Amino acid sequence: MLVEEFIPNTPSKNIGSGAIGFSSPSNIALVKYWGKRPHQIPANPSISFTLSNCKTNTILRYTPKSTDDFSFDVFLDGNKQADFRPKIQQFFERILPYAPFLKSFHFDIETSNTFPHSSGIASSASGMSALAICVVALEELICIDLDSAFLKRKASFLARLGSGSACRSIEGGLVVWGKHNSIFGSSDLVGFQFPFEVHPVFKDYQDAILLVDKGEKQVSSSVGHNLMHNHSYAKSRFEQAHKHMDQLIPILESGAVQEFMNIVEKEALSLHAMMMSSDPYFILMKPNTLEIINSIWAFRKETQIPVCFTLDAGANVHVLYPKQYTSEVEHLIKGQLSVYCQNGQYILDHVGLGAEPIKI
Ligand code: 2P0
Repeated sequence: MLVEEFIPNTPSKNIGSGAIGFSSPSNIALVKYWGKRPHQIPANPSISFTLSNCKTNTILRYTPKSTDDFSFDVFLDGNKQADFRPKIQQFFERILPYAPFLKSFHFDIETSNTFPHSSGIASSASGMSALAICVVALEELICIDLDSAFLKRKASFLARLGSGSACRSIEGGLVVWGKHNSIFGSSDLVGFQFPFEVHPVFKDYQDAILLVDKGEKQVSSSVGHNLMHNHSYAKSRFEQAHKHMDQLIPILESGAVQEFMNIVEKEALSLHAMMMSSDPYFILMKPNTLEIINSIWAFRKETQIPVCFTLDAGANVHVLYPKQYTSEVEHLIKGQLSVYCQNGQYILDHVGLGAEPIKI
C-alpha cells in the first residue's frame, strides 16, 4: 500500500452547502502502540477491540468559499471550543495532500462525546476518526466514482494522521494496525479488520471502564511515544509486541481465554513499564489502579471467572470479560471495585461495529 493511492485523481464537481454526520467509537488496544516514527508510522503492530458506547458524534457543516486558507469553527456540546483548534488545524494541514478540497469550504464542526468530558478516556481516537470519516464522506460527494471499501480505508488513513490509535476506530470488532509478517495485508498506514477466524467469545467481549482518575494526564501520549526513541528497552519491547501478535492469532481463533488474558495483562504492564523506565521516567497509574488490579486477580483466583484488565495511557482500568459472566463481574464492580473509582464512576461497554453515519 502506497500513500499515493489516497491522493484524489478523480474529477470533482461543485456542491453547495450541506452537512455530514458520523459517530465513531473509542477503542481499547490488546497489543499496544507505544512508539512511532515520523508521519504517524507505528514502531510496532497493534490490535484493538472497537468499543460501542464510548463514542464521538460529529456533524461537519460545510459552506463553499473562495479564499485559499483553512476556515473552521469547532463546537463541543454546542459551545465554541477554541482549545480544539490547534489539533484540528494540524490535522487539516497533514491531510491536505489527500483532501485538497478542504480549503474550498468553511466548516462548522459540531461534536459531542457520549462519555463524560475529561473522564480520562482518550477522546482523540473517537474524535479524530469521526472527523476523518466525515471528510471522506465529503470527498465522496465531491468526487465521482469512489468505492465504499476504499472510502473506509481512506478514513482510517486520514484518522491515523490525526491520532495514531484513531485509525483503529473506523472498523468494528478486532482491528489490526501496523505491518506484521503473519498478517497478510497489514499496514503501517491504515487499520483493518483482523482477517482470520474469530471465536464467538471474542465477538461480544465486554469492557467495563473504571474511572480511577479523571484529571488531566501529567504526560501526554505524544510525549510518551517520543520517549521510546533511545529507550533502553525499546528494541525488546517492539519484538515482544510482534511476538504477542503472533500468539494472539490462534488464541482469538480458538477462544483460549486464559491465554488471551495472559497476553493482554502482560501488554498493559509492559506499556506502563516502558513509561516507568523512560528518560525522564513517569508513572500514570494511581494507587487505586493497583487496588483494582489486585482485586481482579483475587476474584479470578477465587471464582475461576476469566476476567482480566488492561490499561490505556492513564490510571483508568479496563475490565475485560466474556459476555456470559456479565452479572458476576458487574456485581464485583458495583460491590468492590467502584469504591476505587472517582465518584464511584464506571462505564459499561462492549465490542462494537465501528463508525456509522448519523441521520441529520
Ligand atoms: C494504544 N495508546 O495502542 C496505545 C496504548 C495509549 C496506550 O495509542 O500521538 O493518542 O495521537 O498518535 O494514538 C495513545 O496514543 O497517540 C495510544 P498519537 P495516541 O491505544
